[in-house]
Amino acid sequence: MTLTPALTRHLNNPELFSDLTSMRSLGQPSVSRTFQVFNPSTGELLAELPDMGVAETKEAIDKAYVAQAEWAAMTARARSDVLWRWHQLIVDHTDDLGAILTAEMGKPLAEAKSEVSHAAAYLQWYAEEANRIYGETISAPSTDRRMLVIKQPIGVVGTITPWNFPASMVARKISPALAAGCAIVLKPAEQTPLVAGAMFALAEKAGFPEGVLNLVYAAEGDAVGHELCTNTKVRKISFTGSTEVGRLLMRQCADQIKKVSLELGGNAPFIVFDDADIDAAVDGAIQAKFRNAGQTCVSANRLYVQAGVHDEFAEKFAARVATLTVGDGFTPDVAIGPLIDTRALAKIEHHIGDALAKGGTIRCGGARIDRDGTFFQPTVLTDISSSMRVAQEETFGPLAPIIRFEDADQVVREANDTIYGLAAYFYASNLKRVWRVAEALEYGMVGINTGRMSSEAAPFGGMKQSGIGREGSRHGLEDYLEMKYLCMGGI
Ligand code: TXE
Repeated sequence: MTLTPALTRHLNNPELFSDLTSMRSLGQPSVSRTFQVFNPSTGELLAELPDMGVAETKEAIDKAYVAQAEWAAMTARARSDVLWRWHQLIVDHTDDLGAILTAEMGKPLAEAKSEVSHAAAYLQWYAEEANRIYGETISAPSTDRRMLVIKQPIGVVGTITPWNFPASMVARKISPALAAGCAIVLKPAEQTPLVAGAMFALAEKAGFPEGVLNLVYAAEGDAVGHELCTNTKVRKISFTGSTEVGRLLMRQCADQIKKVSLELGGNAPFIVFDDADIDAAVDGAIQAKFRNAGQTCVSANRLYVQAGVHDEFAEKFAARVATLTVGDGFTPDVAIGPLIDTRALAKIEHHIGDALAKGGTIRCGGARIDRDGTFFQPTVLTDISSSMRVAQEETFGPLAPIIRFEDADQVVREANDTIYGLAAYFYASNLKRVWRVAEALEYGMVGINTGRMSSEAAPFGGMKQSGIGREGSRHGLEDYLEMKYLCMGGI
């Protein structure tokens, strides 16, 4: 497999990533089937990769199983050192990794590089955290006993990542797992496998023992996913993607009671109360809604604005949205890239059509952009009611529906009236309201007077059908550790 000039022309060190399947940790794939990766801005072919299946997944799992024992037997300091080296290599190659990400996913280059830095921050965090895995001693209820809890790595972890954050999702899952002493089999999203391949090429340079990190490329997730869920050597699945696939994986893991971490869809409310700083709320809404063209699980999906400030907010917000530049992520100053594929375009059109049929009004945008690539105008809708699809489903695109509300208690009830519980945002200044609303929102993460809150230092994850487990912070490490109770008698 080689990368095409449509990709290599953007790279400073194309030779470093020239053959993403030659890695020791990956082995030489025996499959002859291939699949292609395209740039969603231009439709250009970027690379052709081996389409691996059950046999290659089994092989990767076997290698990981053997390597995990060796990796876990190393000192925490030694594991931390390798993670640090990987972190530094990723920092050193931010420009190239960012370019690969922009080419395969479409997001603006500045956003792509910021994602790579965010990915590196997870490696840094967990390189440090690797040295801080503690057990505990318990005061025994009888004098001749000693009772302890130790923490041990869970074993081989199967990870499946999505296309919307193809670098940071990889880092967020595998850096705590590696710090804990686990070995990895990763299947990246078929639309965006190249940056994962490039990160693994750097991991090899960092000096991970052979077999600790294994990459399985595949054109579809089902066969590889099924093997990861049903192979007894895999002790845990960590998945980010749609709620539908999350449910399926959980079912497949049920027979073995395999542990799962799931980070799934969201339907984030973004509430602006009448005591909010409106300009700050507009800034926050732009960030929370339009980052990554609205293709984030924490994207502000429903904007609730209190009646007294509704018109001012809607006007200022729509005016700002109309200035956002849409285009190829490699063009300087572009704020919004393409959507990932034509399916995503169709979904946003369907949501707008449904809203208009039920009385919604377009304040700006509302249509595809007539050029090559999957581009859609950033769109603001008003006169939205709760029966519309835009208020009920995750659009996953640059569409902001504004819902007017009167009553503060009622809006919290409406905000919570969803199967999802990932992220929520609200803007307010009254301290009592801030506390009450923060406590009442049934979400794993709540942004108060901010539109951006992801951090390697904080626990990321959701309640209800948005998932299970937390990623990032010291809590993220626990998901990759088994707790073992030791009881010593006859003392
Ligand atoms: O997700 P999928 P898609 C949401 C968002 C989006 C929708 C569909 O609403 O519009 O999901 O996106 C792998 N067994 N999110 O279709 O299919 C697949 O190969 C095992 C939210 O892209 O869930 C990829 O690696 N794996 C989200 C990963 O699952 C399977 C991010 C995600 O793909 C599989 C992405 C199977 N049967 C979408 N089928 C977030 N939480 O940020 C697919 N996959």
